[in-house]
Amino acid sequence: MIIHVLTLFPGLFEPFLKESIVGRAVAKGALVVDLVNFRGFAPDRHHVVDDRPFGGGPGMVLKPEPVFAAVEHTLARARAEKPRLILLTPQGRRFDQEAACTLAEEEELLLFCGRYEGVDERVRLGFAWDEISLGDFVLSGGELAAMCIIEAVARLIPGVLGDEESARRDSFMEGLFAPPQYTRPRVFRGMEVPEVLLSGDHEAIRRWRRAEAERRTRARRPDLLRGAGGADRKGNDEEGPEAPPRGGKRSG
Ligand code: 9D3
Repeated sequence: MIIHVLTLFPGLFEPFLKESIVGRAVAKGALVVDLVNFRGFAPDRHHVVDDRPFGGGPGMVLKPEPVFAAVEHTLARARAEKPRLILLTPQGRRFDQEAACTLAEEEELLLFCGRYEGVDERVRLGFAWDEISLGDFVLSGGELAAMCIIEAVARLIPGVLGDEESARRDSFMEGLFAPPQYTRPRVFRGMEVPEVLLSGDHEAIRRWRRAEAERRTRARRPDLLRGAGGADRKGNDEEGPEAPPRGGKRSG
C-alpha cells in the first residue's frame, strides 16, 4: 500500500515510521509512506500557507492555492488511478476498526493533515474527500490522527503481523474486550492468578476467558454487544443533511 501524507510537519512522522510494526511494514515494502510538505507548493517567495479568515475571527486558515497544488501534484504522480482522498478534520466521520478495514483494501491513500483553524472551504469542495475524525477532542492538526490511521491500517496489510499476532486478530474474541491477562509470578503482592488459568484444562480456560470478556464488555461498553447497525453506535446521527462524507467504494 502507498500512503501519501500531505503535512506542514513531516518530521512528526519520521520516528514513528521507523519503529515497531509500522517500521517493519515499511522495511518490508508492504507499506510506502510518501511525506509531502505542502509548504513547498505555496506560490509566493516566502511560502506562506495561511491567511486571516474573511469576515474576521480568531486564528488562521490554510490558503487554497498550496493545498490544491500539492494534492494535484500528488495525484499526478500516483500509481492508482483514483487514490482515496482523506481529509483529517474534527468534523469528519468517527474513525473505527470497520473504517480501518475498508481503507486497508485500498491500493493507495492520500491523507491531508490540516493545521490552524482548518482549510479554506474550497479545498473541501474541490475534491471528493472522505472526511475522518478521531473523536470529540481537540488536536492541533491532523498529523496525530493520520498516524493513528496509518498504524491501524498497516496492521491489516497481509504479512505485516507475525503469525501469532494475526491468529489473535482472527480469534473468536474479535468484537469483545480482551479477558484479564496474567503472566509470572503466580502471586504478586498478595494477588493470585485465577486457579483456572493454571489448571491446564484448555476447555475450562476458553470458557472462563469468554465469560470474562463478555462481562467486561457489558460493564464498560454495552454498545459493542448490540452489534452493527445500532442507531447511534458510533455517536454519529442517522443520515442527515450534514452527515460527513461516507467513504466506501467509489465507482469508476
Ligand atoms: C479550537 C479550534 N476549534 C474551534 C472551533 C476548531 C478546530 C480546528 C482545527 C479544532 C481542531 C483543529 C485541528 N484538528 C484536526 O485537524 C483534527 C482532529 C481533531 O482535532 N480531533 C479529532 N480528530 C481530528 S482529525 C484532525
